[in-house]
Amino acid sequence: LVFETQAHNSSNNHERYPQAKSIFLTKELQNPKTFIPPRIKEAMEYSLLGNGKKIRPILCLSCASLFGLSSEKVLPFAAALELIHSYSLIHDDLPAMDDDDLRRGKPSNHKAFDEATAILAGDGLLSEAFFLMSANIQELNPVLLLNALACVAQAIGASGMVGGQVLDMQYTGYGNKNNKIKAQTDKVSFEELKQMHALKTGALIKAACVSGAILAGAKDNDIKNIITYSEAIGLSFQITDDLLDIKSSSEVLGKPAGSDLKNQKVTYPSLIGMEKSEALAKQETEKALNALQEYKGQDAEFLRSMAEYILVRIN
Ligand code: GRG
Repeated sequence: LVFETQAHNSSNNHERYPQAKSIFLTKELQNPKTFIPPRIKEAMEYSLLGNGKKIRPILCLSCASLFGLSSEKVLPFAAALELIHSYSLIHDDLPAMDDDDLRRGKPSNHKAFDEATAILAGDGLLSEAFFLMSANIQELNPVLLLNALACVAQAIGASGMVGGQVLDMQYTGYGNKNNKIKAQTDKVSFEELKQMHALKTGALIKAACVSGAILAGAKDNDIKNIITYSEAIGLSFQITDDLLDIKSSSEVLGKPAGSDLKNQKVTYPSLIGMEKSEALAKQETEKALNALQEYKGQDAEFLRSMAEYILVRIN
């Protein structure tokens, strides 16, 4: 994969961490020429190398850099977060889940390949991500790396992204057009919606920021600030996503944005309306900016501009 070289070319300065020797990867695993069957490689790269915004790796690199760890050292770990994100999108689009034919304006993975290949491409990306994160050990403090790995693993499992996806399926229904499984409830509360998104999309965004800070050896108080920042941008990211969905479908239908909220699946605008959703997204952006108040320099500036970008983004 595209980031493979960085992972394998990293210098062998692991001698600084003799305690980590027992968990070094074998020579075979480190061999960049490891054979990957072309079809799965193509399917993995199809989704990974599309025109995604790469928000999660960028956040991880910036949070690490804010606390003094160079981007070069974090690059494979940060890149792995994009592999995880790509896996989640491929699986989300499958006929058994959201059943989407398009992703980023192109056929979704199972449409471009086939369902079995798409499932395996997702699995392959997820596994490769953990390889990339752990193969990065030469460049990083191994104890911090294990902490960061635990942070990411928890964020994407049943108590994070997978759990959020399950709640989403319960709340909105799932399955292909001919065999739709209906929502288990017709009423979702604001708190339930918030929890669902905090897990489904918020958890990985938060883990991207927090893992970067952990890898850089940030202090507890700094980690707390990064948690506040990342939870706030995660929420504003989701609200903005809902608003963008409504704006783009109203353009397609030629109706004013928000005129059709009752027919939408449960979203922030369908529960609290467009105006309150916009206000909430702004309020969360303010919260994110406040959390970074004490930090100076270009990384802090960049993270502040990311919070603002997430609010005003157009895709
Ligand atoms: C299948 C376990 C599993 C989880 C899927 C993240 C997710 C959970 C589903 C994605 C569904 C979705 C479109 C959610 C809205 C918010 C979101 C994650 C949008 C896509 O993220 P961007 O905007 O995507 O960062 P790009 O295309 O820029 O990479």
